[in-house]
Amino acid sequence: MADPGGSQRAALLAVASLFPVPAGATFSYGTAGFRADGSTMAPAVCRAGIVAALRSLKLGGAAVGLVITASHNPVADNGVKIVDADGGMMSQAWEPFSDALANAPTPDALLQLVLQFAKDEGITLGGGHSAQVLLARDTRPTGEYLLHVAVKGISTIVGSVALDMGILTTPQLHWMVRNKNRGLKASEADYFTQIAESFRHLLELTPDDKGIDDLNEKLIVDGANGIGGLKLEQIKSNLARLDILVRNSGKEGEGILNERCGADFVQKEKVLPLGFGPNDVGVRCASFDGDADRLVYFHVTSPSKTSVDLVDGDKILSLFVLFIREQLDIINGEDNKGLLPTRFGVVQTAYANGASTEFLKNLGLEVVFTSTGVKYLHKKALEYDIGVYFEANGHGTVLFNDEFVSRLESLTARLSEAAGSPQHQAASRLVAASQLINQAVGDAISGMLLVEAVLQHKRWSFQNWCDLYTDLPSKQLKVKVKDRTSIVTTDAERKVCQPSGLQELIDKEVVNYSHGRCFVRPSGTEDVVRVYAEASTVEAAESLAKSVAQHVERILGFC
Ligand code: G16
Repeated sequence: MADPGGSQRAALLAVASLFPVPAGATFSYGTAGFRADGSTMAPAVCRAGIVAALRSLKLGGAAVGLVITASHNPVADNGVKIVDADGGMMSQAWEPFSDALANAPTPDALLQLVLQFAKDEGITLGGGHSAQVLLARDTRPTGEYLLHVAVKGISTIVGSVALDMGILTTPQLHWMVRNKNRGLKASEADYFTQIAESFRHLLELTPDDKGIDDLNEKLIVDGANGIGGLKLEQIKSNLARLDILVRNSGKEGEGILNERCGADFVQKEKVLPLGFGPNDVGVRCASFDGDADRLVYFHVTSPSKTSVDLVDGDKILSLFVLFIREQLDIINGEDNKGLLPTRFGVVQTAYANGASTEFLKNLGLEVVFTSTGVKYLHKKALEYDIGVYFEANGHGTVLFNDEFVSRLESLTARLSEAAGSPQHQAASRLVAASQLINQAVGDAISGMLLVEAVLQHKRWSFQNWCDLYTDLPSKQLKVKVKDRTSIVTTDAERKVCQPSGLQELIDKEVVNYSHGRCFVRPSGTEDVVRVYAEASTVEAAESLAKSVAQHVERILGFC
């Protein structure tokens, strides 16, 4: 092991003393980083800063990202996510070390963990490369302080550089890290330019373009009172053919982050977010979550109701799949043997509505399942030339493999002599889509623009989109228990293996319901067990969820 030197050791010991882990606290990296009440997060954030700097060193000094956000959680919570050098989530192989470091009980324990880990990973401390970490935060009140704490953690690794990119959406930071490491333009202005230009380009490729009517241009966006609304306000005047009105925009006095608004609220409760009402009947509405990495759409059904027609991540995925398939069929023919044979795959989780999976399978598509968490879906989607993944909660994107994009661009160049031919147009649409949709992570803003472009391409109303298939009624419940981690699942979280007996009880309940399906899993972002149930009627789905929640409470101990 290279001797990290006295100053390196002293810096690690000093920062660990400055941000000790309180007795009884345990941090776990979870579904998407560390999360808890913002006032308790400093030790975990500081240590995440150390991890991020080490990760950069491990990757030869490539930029990695660190974002201070708790996404869909209430405003008092906060958290930290680490972005890997490819722009995706931090390698899962580093999670055990991150957990150990976040929970290191004493300064000396922290020092020893870092030294041992650096040795095991072949990381040279205090020499060779310097680490580079890009930081951002969302709008939470504890964000500024926690970002400052993260910088302290990063700075313990001698020679590291921490670059504060400001208040950003989580997907913007992922995009910046990815671009920076690819030697591409990576500022916020570059991000806005890229999505506005590729959106305009995609619209220009709309077949028999006759423009759209006023109603279809109108889009109302619920910004969850978070950063996504603020960013959309910044860019909306540059977006062709869209008349966007932002509500819950995050501006002073508009409302509280994620409180009765935002994608998580709308998707789970299936009711109008604050600020929406009878005057919005018939207008297309979209909802972002607090850090704008999730997107759902909805319609106000009638002036007298607060319920909504919801278009969740499953239907966004289905819309994208239809669009991409249409272009691939034009290029390749339906037997996929034409100019650019393509491996096209779809990734979902157990939360995907059964009707969506059946719809996709009926299209002849390969549908695979992973555990909840973008980190799992993204990895799986990378196995295809084009991989589309979405969680029902609206978190997802379309990944175009680099080598495939090169082949696609060559094909487009080759076909340019026949510019305007259906094949040239289809290939150009795919190139534009690959530039519009965020290749690093799910992104509510760029995802929304791809939705809008596809709806215009298909000349579809919101209702046409809704009618693609009928969701099976579903219900989600949260159960507070003594220790949610005592639930262990298997089969992409569709079955419980511990505590023993629970799965048998779930099975016994499910057989009583037509189209019944139910699973339970510990949340990785909140201290709850989640229960999901699906059945042929709303009442049946609610009753199934409730019965299973009672079993969970009884076996795990209600809290
Ligand atoms: C995070 C993850 C998502 C996951 C969600 C809920 O979302 O990025 O992939 O679906 O948490 O996870 P859990 O059910 O484990 O609480 P976000 O938008 O909160 O970062």
